Amino acid sequence: MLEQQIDGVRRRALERIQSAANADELEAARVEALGRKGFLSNASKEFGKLAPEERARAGKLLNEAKQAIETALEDRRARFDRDTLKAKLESEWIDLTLPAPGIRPGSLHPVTQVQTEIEELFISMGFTVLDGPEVETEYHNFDALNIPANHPARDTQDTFWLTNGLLLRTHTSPVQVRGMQKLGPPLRMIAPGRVFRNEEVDASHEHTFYQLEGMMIDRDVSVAHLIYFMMTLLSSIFRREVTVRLRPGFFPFVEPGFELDIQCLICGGPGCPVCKQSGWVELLPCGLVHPNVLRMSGIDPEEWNGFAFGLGLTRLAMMRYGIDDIRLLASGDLRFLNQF
Ligand code: FA5
Repeated sequence: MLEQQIDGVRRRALERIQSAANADELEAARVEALGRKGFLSNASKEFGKLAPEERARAGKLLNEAKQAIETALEDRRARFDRDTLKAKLESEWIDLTLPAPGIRPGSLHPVTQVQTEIEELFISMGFTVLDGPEVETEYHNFDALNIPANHPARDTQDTFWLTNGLLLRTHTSPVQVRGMQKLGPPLRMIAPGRVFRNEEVDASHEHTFYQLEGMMIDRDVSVAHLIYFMMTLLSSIFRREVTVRLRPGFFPFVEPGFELDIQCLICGGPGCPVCKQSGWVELLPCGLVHPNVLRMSGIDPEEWNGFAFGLGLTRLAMMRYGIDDIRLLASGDLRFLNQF
């Protein structure tokens, strides 16, 4: 009787172990077969009722059944562990042979790229690169450039005024004044930088944009020198023939003064919003330094003279790269910036 019972318990336990679908079911099968209140434990309680020779046989059977169940439990547990590991490996698998996504470095802003090229060009021609403050004094931005208070030329550069006579510089020309005062003649300098104007924004006008100032002071500097340097600058940047026109321009700090315009490279001449339908873009005003400006910075105009120019750096970048709206440049839009 007991032998049959042990045999039955063994068979049932092995079946349950085999059919356990997860660790919980397996544990339930273990408790049912081997637990303190389990089948085998109950069976062993029957031992006392047996004759000694039957007891030995039943004991052997019981041990064998226990061992078989423990082995089956271990096998099943090992299979669960293997299955879990396999699933984990499959879900976390990484193909090490795939090509790496690659480094995506940022790029320099188009205005910075053009600025760097111009700096390198002028450094190669003996010019120094100077920097000046964006918050300027009225004296450096206007007075020292021969633009006294109430001069109508102040109206052409709508100014963001700060307190105490300070302002956001409207052009890079105050760096001319600082350069002359600091370095004295002879002088070859350029000064790229950000400038600010309180004016309406459109496709070719920003309130915040970049200019690049240039100045050369020496003995016997002429308009021919000025034109030579302007043409060298433009042909170096565009690396192709561009059509320019030189016309008289009025700036109180130069005499004579010129406007150097470039034929619009966005539309090629017929007219568009960037050139305001005129076919020409104001790019490079320039002239010979006014004697008053030299004098105010302590330079004797009888001995020295020079030229100066104020390149519209942001507009130059627009012409160079065919950008048809100045507002894109400060938009921070990566779809735009990634093109450079
Ligand atoms: C000046 O600022 C003078 N200081 C330039 C100068 C220097 C003349 C030395 C003579 C000698 P103007 O206001 O024209 O000039 O500005 C110079 C250039 O800056 C313009 O030709 C144009 O290319 C650019 N510019 C002017 N206003 C804007 C604007 N709102 N947005 C973008 N570019 C502008």
